[in-house]
Amino acid sequence: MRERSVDRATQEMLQRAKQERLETAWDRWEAQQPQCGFGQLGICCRICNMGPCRIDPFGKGPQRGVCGADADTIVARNLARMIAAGAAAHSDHGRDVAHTLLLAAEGKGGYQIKDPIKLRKIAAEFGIGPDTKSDAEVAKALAEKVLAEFGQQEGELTFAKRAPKARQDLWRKLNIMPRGIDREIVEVMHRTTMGVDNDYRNILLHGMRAALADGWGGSMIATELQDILFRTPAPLKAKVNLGVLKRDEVNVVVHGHEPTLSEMLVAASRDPQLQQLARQKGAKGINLAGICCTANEILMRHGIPIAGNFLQQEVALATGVVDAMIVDVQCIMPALSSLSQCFHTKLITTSPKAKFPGVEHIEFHEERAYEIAKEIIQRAIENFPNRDHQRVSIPAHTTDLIAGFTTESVFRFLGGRYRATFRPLNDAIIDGRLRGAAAIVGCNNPNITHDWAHIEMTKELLKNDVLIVTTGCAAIADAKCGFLRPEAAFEYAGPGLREICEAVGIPPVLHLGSCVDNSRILTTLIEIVGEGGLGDDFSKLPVAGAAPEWMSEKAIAIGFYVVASGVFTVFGTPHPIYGSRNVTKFLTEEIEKLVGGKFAFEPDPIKAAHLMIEHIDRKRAELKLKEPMYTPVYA
Ligand code: NFS
Ligand code: SF4
Repeated sequence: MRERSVDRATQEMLQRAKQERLETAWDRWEAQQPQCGFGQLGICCRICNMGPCRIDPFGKGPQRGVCGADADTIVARNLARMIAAGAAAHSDHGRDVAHTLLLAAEGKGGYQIKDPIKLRKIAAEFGIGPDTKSDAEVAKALAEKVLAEFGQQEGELTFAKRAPKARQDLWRKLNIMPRGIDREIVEVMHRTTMGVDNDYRNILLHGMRAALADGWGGSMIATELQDILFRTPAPLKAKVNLGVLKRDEVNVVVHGHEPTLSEMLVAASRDPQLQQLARQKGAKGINLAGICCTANEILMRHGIPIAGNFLQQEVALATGVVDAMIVDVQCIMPALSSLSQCFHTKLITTSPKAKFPGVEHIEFHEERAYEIAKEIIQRAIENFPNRDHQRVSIPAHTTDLIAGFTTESVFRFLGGRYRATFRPLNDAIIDGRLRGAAAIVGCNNPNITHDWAHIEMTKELLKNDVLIVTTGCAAIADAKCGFLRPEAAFEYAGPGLREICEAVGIPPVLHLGSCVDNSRILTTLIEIVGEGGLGDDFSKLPVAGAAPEWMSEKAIAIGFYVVASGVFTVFGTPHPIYGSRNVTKFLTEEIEKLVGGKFAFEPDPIKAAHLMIEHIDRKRAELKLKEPMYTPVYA
């Protein structure tokens, strides 16, 4: 049987879960085998009540649904709806942040403008002039303009105009320049309902427009406005893995996505009164730790430790030391509810959008944010005496890391103190010390050994002088393995990359934040193109992207905006499209001619890394750059 995880802490906890007969996602994944082939191939349609219909993949049975839709249409429609769902999730997050900015401007909820410089910069992009006086006035005007882009009917998204001119022109020519964020998502739902669009290319091109509305809309809005509200991250040290949970402190684990909540929990956990209460209850203090992307958010800005990534949410609970697990939205397994009942752990839901039957709900309202955060922390403290110390088991594994890189801070670091510029990065690529750059992002999935694909792909790329940026659960996997320490350059990087990391003092893998912060990858690419010498569009750059352990619809949305921005992207397990040869060919070959990027699907992380390296080398050749200084090496 395949190993479940390569992470030692997780392995230990899975052992324990087995002894105590606690069920995890891996068990449920096994119980689901064999998974539905129609679903995997994307050829099941439940869109109308003449169905459900399915296409026979062997060509012997029906090749059309009752309405006459064929495999191409059904596959494309299903995939487009996945994009819409992913884009909706990121964009709703962005919307909430915009709403919070408005509250901050009105002095409500205890939120402040922590990065007024960025506020002014972004406001200028939205046409808010420097004559507007106070930060509060600017923030109000900006929040209103941003909120209007969700419901905008015509025109173009403001941030899409950050892309290189050639890219914008291409989007306009293909008619995929996003108009309004909600509009593109709604239009996916309309086009894919019974009896509308049945040209798979047309469906997927619009899918790209919705994805672009995510990457250059909802996600970018989330990142930029979060920086304004909670400050732009800067490099800092922290720790990761289950060993960050503490025996003698109140452990509050925050899991989900939106920093509007987790930022307030950070503040509340430092409240002297609550600290005092924790001591009264016999704890040495309050220990906040995170899981999934909300963890990345408060790691980036406060150095709060990360307990684990997506597949560690259950094993974190099974340590028996979590006094409260606070969740908001996205990537939260419904299984947490029954599992928490096996321990003293209080699971608390906070979003009106995500309730669990029978689970305590303390609704979070940005207007009363601090008050509610304090109430939540207090609930955790009061639960501390209920902990059964006999049942505590914390795996003694933690790893040090450096996080907090952004387009702005990479800029500063690569430029050194005197030259704030991307020049050294571009020069290193041009002269061949660096082969190129790659992004490794996305989730965990029990269908691939936990963390394994992230780690193997990272090693292979580093060895071949490819600088890596990472976000989301991939970043947490790489952090646990030690790639986010500057020393990792000596241990894993090829000679060219090592030289650069040493000169600049950065780790060879740069943590850019949560999944909405994939927008930082886009803004970094803008800087690289702008710096010059590597072509006038993203599609010319020697870069590639990957989501080796993806599971969420959000990963599909991200993949599509990255590809539609001109970047070659490899997914581990395939999208559910293999039931249509045409759609597969379109996404893995033909679209490159349209948008300059395309998809590949390769579950073997070493092979996937080499697809990326070959692509990078091809781009280098097209740019007529020197041969990379070091020849490719294979694992
Ligand atoms: Ni991204 Fe983050 Fe993790 Fe995947 Fe889920 S937490 S938003 S979707 S699982 S990387
Ligand atoms: Fe079947 Fe067509 Fe209805 Fe889908 S839309 S369920 S293929 S009849």
